[in-house]
Amino acid sequence: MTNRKSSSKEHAVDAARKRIKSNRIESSNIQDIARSVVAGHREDLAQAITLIESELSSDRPLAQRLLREVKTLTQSSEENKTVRIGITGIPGVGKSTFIERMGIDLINEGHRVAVLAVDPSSRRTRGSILGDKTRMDKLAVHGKAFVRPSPASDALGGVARATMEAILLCEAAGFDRIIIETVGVGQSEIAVRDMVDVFILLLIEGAGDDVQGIKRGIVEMADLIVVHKADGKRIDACATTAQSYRNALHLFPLPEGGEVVDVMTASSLENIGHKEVRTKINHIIDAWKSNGWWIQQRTHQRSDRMTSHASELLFLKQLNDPSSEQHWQALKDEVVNDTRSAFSAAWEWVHRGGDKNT
Ligand SMILES: Nc1nc2c(ncn2[C@@H]2O[C@H](COP(=O)(O)OP(=O)(O)OP(=O)(O)O)[C@@H](O)[C@H]2O)c(=O)[nH]1
Ligand SMILES: [Mg+2]
Repeated sequence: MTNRKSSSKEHAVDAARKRIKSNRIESSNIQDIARSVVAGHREDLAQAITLIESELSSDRPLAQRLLREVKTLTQSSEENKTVRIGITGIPGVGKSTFIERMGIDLINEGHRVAVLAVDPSSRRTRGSILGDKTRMDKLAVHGKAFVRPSPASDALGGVARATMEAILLCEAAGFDRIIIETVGVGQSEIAVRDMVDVFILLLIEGAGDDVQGIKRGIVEMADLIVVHKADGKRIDACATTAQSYRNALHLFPLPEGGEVVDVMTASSLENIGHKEVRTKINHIIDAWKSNGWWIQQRTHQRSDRMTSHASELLFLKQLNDPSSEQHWQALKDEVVNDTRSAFSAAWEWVHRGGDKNT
């Protein structure tokens, strides 16, 4: 009975895939694509992510329908089984190498791993995560992994939205460990912090925050700090750096989740410290699940995202009206010329800009 059920389900998914092939993403086959994504077909997952990454406004309603279909096909309890991990650190600290190691280890523990990137610099380098600099050779071709470069976009907001939606699609496709790589030099890690459960900062030995090029505030956002490349001659220096960060962190207030931020050392090339890092992550997750922070954090993240999307959409909606756009430009000139304050200009635009009769 179960066999017959599952074979008829497979049959339906196969038929759906054929229909998708003959007619790529159209509003008529959104349900088919959603079904195929949920059945774990990577090609269709990639196709679905391409749709949600599209910046064509005509693709947005389609993308939203796809996300809604996928949501109705997956149970909300699935969400609790997935873990979203953010990895940040300056260029060259070894994030991709670290993720490759961690990804392979997680797969060996029975997980399916998706790796996504939020890398504003990839616009210049055209997707460094998969370019010639890639350190994820094994993961990129592994059957239980899915590696996706950063979407190309001029606006971090667009990249962040697409990445968050890609996380949801990957989870729906059965990937239960989602790792996001981001470069620790700008706003992107704040965006990533708001979309992951556990945020890990990789450091190199020696230098202080400023020398490492780490923006103030990033250390405070981390749930776990790893002094990376702790191998060869660097082992002692890494231990010293870890200790000085531990001392400094004592001065910080306890994070909301109630877990003290640990500073560990690891080498991805020598595979040192990775098991300890995974054990620590599991400990953090267990602690948060039992004290309620796990759910609370995800709930806050969802509701904050709705607020920020709504304000952006309202802004764009009002700007789309030609008379409102003219009004915007006129006010903007005044602000640029310093003849009006920014707040007063924004106030006038919001209160009059939408009304064509004024
Ligand atoms: N000694 C040592 N070198 C490492 C380790 N991990 C990475 N590296 C080296 O560090 C360099 C940068 O590694 P990546 O993984 O590309 O670093 P990244 O932080 O992802 O770099 P970007 O994506 O450019 O920001 C490479 O030459 C790696 O071989 C490590 O554990 N030990
Ligand atoms: Mg990298």
